[in-house]
Amino acid sequence: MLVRSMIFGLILACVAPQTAPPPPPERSPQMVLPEGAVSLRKEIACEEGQGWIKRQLKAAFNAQKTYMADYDLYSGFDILGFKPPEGGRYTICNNSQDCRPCTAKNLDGTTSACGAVGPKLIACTQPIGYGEGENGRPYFRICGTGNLDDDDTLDVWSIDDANNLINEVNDCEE
Ligand SMILES: [Ca+2]
Repeated sequence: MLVRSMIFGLILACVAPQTAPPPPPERSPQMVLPEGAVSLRKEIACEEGQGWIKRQLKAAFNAQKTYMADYDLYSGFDILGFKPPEGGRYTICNNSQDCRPCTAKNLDGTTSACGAVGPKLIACTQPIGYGEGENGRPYFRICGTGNLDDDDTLDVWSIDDANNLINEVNDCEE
């Protein structure tokens, strides 16, 4: 009997954890990260964010060209059916009133991570819009504006009807 309870005790001792596991580290957007981690985080944000805006501007370009092939004019985002996926860090504008706003969320999933990137922000240097130019030639230029980190420099992209995709201001330059 004694031997059996000793064995049982030994098994228990082996199975039961000796100490409670340490609590998970607290995570918050304000958490201070070492410098290397900050630059890695920015590198990831740049790769993901700039890949995202390039894909969305190409999608908008294709939507305009498809509409042009059918109707001989360029048009608004609603008519084109252009709607980028939720969570993007950029506001994309077809003209000053026709924008798809930044919808990025912080880690808690509820608060906006768009910061100064408002729902109608256009930081492109060249005028944007769509319609007929002075020479009667249809044109468009679409602008995407985002911010990939916590500083004030924006990441600004445009695409036009000639498929010129330009990174007008690069938030990812050193
Ligand atoms: Ca920035």
